[in-house]
Amino acid sequence: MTDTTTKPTTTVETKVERPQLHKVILVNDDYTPRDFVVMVLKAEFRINDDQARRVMITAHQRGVCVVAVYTKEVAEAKATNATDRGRGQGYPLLFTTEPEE
Ligand code: TYC
Repeated sequence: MTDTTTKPTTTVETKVERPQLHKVILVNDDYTPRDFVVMVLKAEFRINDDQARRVMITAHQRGVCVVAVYTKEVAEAKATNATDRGRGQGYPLLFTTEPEE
């Protein structure tokens, strides 16, 4: 028997968008000790001593410094945890987040 049925020719195109990344930003203040800032950066963002000192000095001199980029949830969680580490010691240390362009 000859098969005369026509196979459907629908093609499904899937577009995958990458999640928007968010920056974690270190904000300078006049009270938090430099070594404490470096310690928090190393503990929360898994960066080495050299990188942590560079980030700290940049924030100290320019007012702010981007620490790293993550998905929104991770960036917000890390900024909150890092800020809380300072609060725990009575320091006004502040980390904020903002979406990347
Ligand atoms: N400015 C602080 C001081 O001189 C050090 C410091 C650097 C604090 C960066 C916060 O995000 C900061 N002790």
